[in-house]
Amino acid sequence: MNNTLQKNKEYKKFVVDSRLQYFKPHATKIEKTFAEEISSGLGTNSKSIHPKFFYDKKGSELFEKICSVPEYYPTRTEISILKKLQSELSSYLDEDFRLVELGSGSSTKTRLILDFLTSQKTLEYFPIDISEILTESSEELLNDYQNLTITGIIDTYEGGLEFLKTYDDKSNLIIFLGSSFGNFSPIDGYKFLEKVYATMKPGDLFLIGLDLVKDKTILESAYNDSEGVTAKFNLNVLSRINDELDADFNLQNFSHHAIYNEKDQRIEMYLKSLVDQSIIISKSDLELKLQKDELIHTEYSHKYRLSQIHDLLDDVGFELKHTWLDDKKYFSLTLVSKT
Ligand code: AVI
Repeated sequence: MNNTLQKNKEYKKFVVDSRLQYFKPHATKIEKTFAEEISSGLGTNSKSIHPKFFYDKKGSELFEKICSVPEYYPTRTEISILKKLQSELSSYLDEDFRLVELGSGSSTKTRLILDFLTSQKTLEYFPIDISEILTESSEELLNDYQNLTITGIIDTYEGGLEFLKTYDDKSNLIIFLGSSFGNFSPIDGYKFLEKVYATMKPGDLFLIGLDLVKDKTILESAYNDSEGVTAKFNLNVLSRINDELDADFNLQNFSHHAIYNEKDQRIEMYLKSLVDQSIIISKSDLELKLQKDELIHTEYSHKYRLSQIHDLLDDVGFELKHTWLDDKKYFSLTLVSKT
């Protein structure tokens, strides 16, 4: 199979050494998209900033911190399930396959999967992440896993999947952990799953981690932690717009707001304007006017019932292999294949 995207030079290739290379779309492509998306998200009546923009270097670091605050149960719960499923997962895997991770971040959880794959002579890992944190985490992984080679793709999930589709014929185990899927709107989520399905070859596997519906107080505390790390994470997107799009947001004039919407089964996260104000975002060519108490929507984090997960995956065409849960049934990991 031809590596068309590479040949089309949509990506710049960086070869660090024989075990590490990464691909990045040309910078102008990303910059333009950011300025345009901010302009269309904030230039309307119901204002929003897409959550993918949280993850600049600082935002990714803050997210790592969220993962260890006591109230944020998803990460440690998912880790406990990953530890349990290690031995069972191997029975579904071919001898020779590549591990692909969507939204790899710091690759902490990846280690739990790599740990039981050490019997493979060589192991290829394809992290796909919008953040450059990928390059640092890859170097740490290479130090700890001698049989590993890494090809990183610094791009959106969609871009990364498109890249993978034309790469080669090797089998893939694609993992999408942390309930990141919950951050999509239902329509975008469905399209994303169709894209994953279309990328997969028969026999490829997809492992998805999803947060489950539970008591409202547990959910709301997870997104309103007492140390205020989630608040910093939410506000950081405004600093990013200041830095990259030449804007003048005063962060003191905003507060973090996160509530659980039971009907739509999702945490809704907003930035609340504390005063009447006007902000210039030069590179988006926008003067943003906000009234006191007006909300900018920044994130949905959907929660699921098991039956909904199974129906959704089934609708897209996947074949269900297994679902693993923790003892409290807070979180789920589901393995599916393409037939
Ligand atoms: C990345 N994503 C799954 C996190 C979530 O729980 O929706 C992002 C997050 N937002 C606030 N806290 C964590």
